[in-house]
Amino acid sequence: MKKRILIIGASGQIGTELTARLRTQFGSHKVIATDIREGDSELLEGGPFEILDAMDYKSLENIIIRHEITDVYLLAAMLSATAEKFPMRAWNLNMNSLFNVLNLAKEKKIKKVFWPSSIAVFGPTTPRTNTPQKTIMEPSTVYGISKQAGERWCEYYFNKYGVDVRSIRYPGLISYKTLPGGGTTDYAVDIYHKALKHNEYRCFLSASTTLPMMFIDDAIKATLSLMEAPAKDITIRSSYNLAGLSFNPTEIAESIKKHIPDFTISYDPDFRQEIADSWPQSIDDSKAQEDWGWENSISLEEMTGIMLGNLK
Ligand code: AKB
Repeated sequence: MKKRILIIGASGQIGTELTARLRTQFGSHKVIATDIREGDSELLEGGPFEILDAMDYKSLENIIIRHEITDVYLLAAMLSATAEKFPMRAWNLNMNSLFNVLNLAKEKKIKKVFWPSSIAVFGPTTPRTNTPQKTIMEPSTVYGISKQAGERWCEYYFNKYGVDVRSIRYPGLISYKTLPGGGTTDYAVDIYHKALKHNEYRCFLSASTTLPMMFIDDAIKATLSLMEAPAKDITIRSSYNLAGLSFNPTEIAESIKKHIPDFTISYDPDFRQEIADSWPQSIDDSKAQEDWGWENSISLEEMTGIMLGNLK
């Protein structure tokens, strides 16, 4: 059977760019974009788009059968900062959408599933530097708890039902096509917008808060490599650690100053500081390197050039 792809949450930060890449690679009519809201014109005009609530099992099943879908990328989720405000809504969305997709795969209605996890699965008791693939995981956020539970379920569905589900623990992602929504790492996107608009940025994290981050092109490259890897090479069925960059607000501000010399940053930490303090500073991704040849390519300096160049 030929590959036909469904993206759930296609209007979001990852979905927008992943849909475009998959349409280029496999043909636009083979990639069905869905979301609970409409996305940008490129997404809507570049191929089929349908409104879909990922928690609605019947509608999801209907789209999958109607379009003869083989692969599902489930990107709909409530991120860390918003999830702290709406804990039950976050839990329901993050878990029910995953169960819907895993159960359709268990029933052999789809062949392959991609589901994103996050560095949020780690918590305050996890070793914070070069965080290993397997380590103490006691997440202290609603989002982190949902992602950790999701990882356990993915591994369970693989072991018990043979579901080919693959996952990455994304770090904070930085992109210019869409804004991220409701994350703790979002400052690293917002800072570029404010630098160009106002020459200054008030950061909601403290100056020395180092977090794992990645430019979107590398995240898309990782996602496609993982999904294309032969099943026998995938030794982790919970979720792979993935490292890219590690920097703090001072360091990203310094890289912006090389392009905008009078840019200034000030610090006014809010509730997101506690979330950031519970997460790793850097990640050991040797399993992703060994299993499917992962390598990060874009540096902080390159990313700043790309972000400022495109946002201008
Ligand atoms: C967030 O900040 O919530 C996300 C994440 C690290 O998963 N960007």
